[in-house]
Amino acid sequence: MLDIQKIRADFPILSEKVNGKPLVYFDNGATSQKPQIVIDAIAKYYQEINANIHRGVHTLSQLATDAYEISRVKIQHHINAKFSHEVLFTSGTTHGINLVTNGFASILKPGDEVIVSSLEHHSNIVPWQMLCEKTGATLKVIPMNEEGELIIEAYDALLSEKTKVVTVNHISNALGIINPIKYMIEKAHAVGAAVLIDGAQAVPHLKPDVQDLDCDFYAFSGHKMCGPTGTGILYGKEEWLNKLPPYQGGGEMIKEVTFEKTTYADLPHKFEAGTPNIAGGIVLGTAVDYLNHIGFHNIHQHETHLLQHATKRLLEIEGLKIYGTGKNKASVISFNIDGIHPYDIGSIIDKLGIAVRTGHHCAQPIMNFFCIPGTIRASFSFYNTKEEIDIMVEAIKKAKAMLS
Ligand code: 7TS
Repeated sequence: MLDIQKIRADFPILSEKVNGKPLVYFDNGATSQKPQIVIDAIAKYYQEINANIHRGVHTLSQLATDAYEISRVKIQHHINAKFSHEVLFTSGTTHGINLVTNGFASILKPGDEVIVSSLEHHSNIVPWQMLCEKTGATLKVIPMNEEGELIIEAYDALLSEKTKVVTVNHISNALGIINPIKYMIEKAHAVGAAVLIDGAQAVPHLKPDVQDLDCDFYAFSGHKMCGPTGTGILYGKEEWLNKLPPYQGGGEMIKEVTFEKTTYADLPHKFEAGTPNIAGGIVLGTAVDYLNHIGFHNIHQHETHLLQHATKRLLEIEGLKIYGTGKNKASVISFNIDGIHPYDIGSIIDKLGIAVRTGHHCAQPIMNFFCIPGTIRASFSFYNTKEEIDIMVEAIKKAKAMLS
């Protein structure tokens, strides 16, 4: 079992007060907090080895380059990619998805189909819509049921030889539902479609194995897994990354430039134009080490207890409805209270030091499905406690009494 108090001591912000109350941070789905080791590693980079990478012969540049590339290999091992050049540094999930949709602009033709799920974050809807507009391909949507689960028979029925890409999140940010992606990838491959998995909400909770999943792309953000903001990873299978054209042109992504013709660098540099977030990339490796030190098995166990406790306690509140009641769930709970706007609850409990997200969570189609403007979302991390959940439940009861 995890020693949660010891873990909490790693996160300086967790002992801060907000609005005069001890912070209860339940907005981990938006971004996680950072342990001291990550905060220190950022300063250490700038204090000791700050230099541009992949270009200088001087010592600092080589030290920075080595640290950056060591981090890439660390992440390769973390997600079990076959090659380190299949691991691209990005600024986040959004960047990774746009890199892929941009590449598919030269592949898709009118009549082709792209399948998205109804559980997606806008980041995994809008770029595909833009791609379909550009290419004449058609967007198809996997429907969901009242429990917030994808209707898999409907997915099976959507697949055909017209399907060129399937894109789905590993875990829904708005509801916490874990999708059966391994099955979905297998079925997509059976019709020859490529699959992108949006792993933004999965990587804080589990260690994806991209070879076992056999996905073609897996995108995630560093800031949701204890890493710095402005960091992310796009994993792509070598054959796909070789097939896709570069996303951006510029320095470091070329082999040779003349005014007549430019040839592109080998992977991964072909997709990494310009000076990247060097400190961020290096320190994402520190965050991955930190999470592995805690252990994903332990994280899963603790977060499962938190989810069970929160579900039980929240359902004590009369008129409270949870959205996303499917069986397979991560530690995220979305809910509303009869007749009360989610924003009002969120604002009142903020005054009591409790941070939750309210609104549509950048997943408006899910809110439209349930015919609601939004929800209150509490998303838990391994550093949260049952006591904090009890504090939130009491605060919600208080807010409800004030508002009704
Ligand atoms: N995909 C999913 C499933 C997400 O949850 C998010 C961010 C993104 C993509 C975009 O990630 P970014 O790092 O590129 O911004 N989700 C949330 C959230 O649930 N609350 O704030 C951001």
